[in-house]
Amino acid sequence: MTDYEKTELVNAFYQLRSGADMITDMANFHMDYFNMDNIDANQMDIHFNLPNEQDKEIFLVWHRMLMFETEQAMQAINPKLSIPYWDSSADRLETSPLWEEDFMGSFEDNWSLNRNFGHDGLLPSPQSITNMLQMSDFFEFSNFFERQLPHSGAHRWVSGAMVTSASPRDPVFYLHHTFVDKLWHDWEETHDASFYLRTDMLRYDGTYVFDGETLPLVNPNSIVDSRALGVFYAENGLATLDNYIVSNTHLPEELFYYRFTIQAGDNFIAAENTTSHLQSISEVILTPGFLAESGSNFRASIDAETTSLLARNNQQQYPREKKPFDDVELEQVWLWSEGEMDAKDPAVVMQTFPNPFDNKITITLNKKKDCVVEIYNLTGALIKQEFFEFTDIIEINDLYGLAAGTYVVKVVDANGETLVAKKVVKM
Ligand SMILES: [Cu+2]
Repeated sequence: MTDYEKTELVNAFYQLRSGADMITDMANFHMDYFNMDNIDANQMDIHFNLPNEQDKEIFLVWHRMLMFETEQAMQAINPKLSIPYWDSSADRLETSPLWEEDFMGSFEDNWSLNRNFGHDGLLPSPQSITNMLQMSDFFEFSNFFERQLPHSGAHRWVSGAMVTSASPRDPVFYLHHTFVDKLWHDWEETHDASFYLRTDMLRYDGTYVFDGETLPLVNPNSIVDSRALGVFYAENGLATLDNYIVSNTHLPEELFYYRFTIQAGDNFIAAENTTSHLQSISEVILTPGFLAESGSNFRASIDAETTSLLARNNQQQYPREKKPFDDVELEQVWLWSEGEMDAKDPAVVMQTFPNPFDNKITITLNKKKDCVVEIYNLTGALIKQEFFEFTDIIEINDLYGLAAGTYVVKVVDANGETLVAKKVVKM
């Protein structure tokens, strides 16, 4: 990224945390509706609805709107801003420029984020992302994406605020979720259109008011293509703008600003009575399929000004104020993912009856010992704890009280060692 982009983006985050404090509003919203199955199974949730609650699912699309809301607020500060994506499968080191003091590092102390790189998990490998993009069923893809390293890995690897339900407190949350959004877009390019069973969404239901403005009503199915929001992800130094009709729905002038080469064509249409501007630091190329209709106000230009602009703007740099979040001891919620929880010893077996279970879980250990059985929900909250003395068969019977849903059952021995941890589904 250019120094200009870094400075302006960091400024924008500080600015969004002042006044009405959009960052805290988003973090609180994300926390309040994270996953409420344990309290009220009918409550809408942002996270962990799949695989068994397809009718409630909004994970990818909800975060897409949250990124759009954030980016719109940033563009009100500086129209040239957009949220860059952090490719956590490639940019993997804690010594990366990403974490330096002039960029994401700026917020660590000032906002008391308590990052602890690598502490709670791994980043995804490029191969795991390639594999994920081969998945064909949308709900399976979305469920895998949410729970496995391509999404949850970055939350866990960064740790601190990022591993809690208040993760939008950490600005890197936005750089991570634009990457998640880009991967969803990549998946869309090679598969049938994603679809949602819902036609409504939390926060974007036409009633939520932030800072005196009512947020729009958004049907999830209307934005399964990121172009619907005028969003195009650049890759390998190139931003390809295609299959888009400028409409000025969101802004009176649509500015497509990239430091990369912009290539617009293949049904990119600047429609009559609209105003749009393609601006690049390096190059703008118009290819066949590009059309500026008569009566449109269209410009393409090279921005040679930003470097000098930065020098001029230095004195109006937004203050890097210390504004810690005071309740930093939030629950960790990104700790579980499938495929990493099983018994270390094959003689340790956990069975559920029936499966998904109704009332009974049986655990057979390799030998008699004292142990504790803990049941967690998928947000990592401890639901139930039972102690067992010197036994190799554990039966947990009284599970009628648990709400339907997915849980993690863990058996810990007297030395604190986990003997088995397994995801189970209560019907
Ligand atoms: Cu989230």
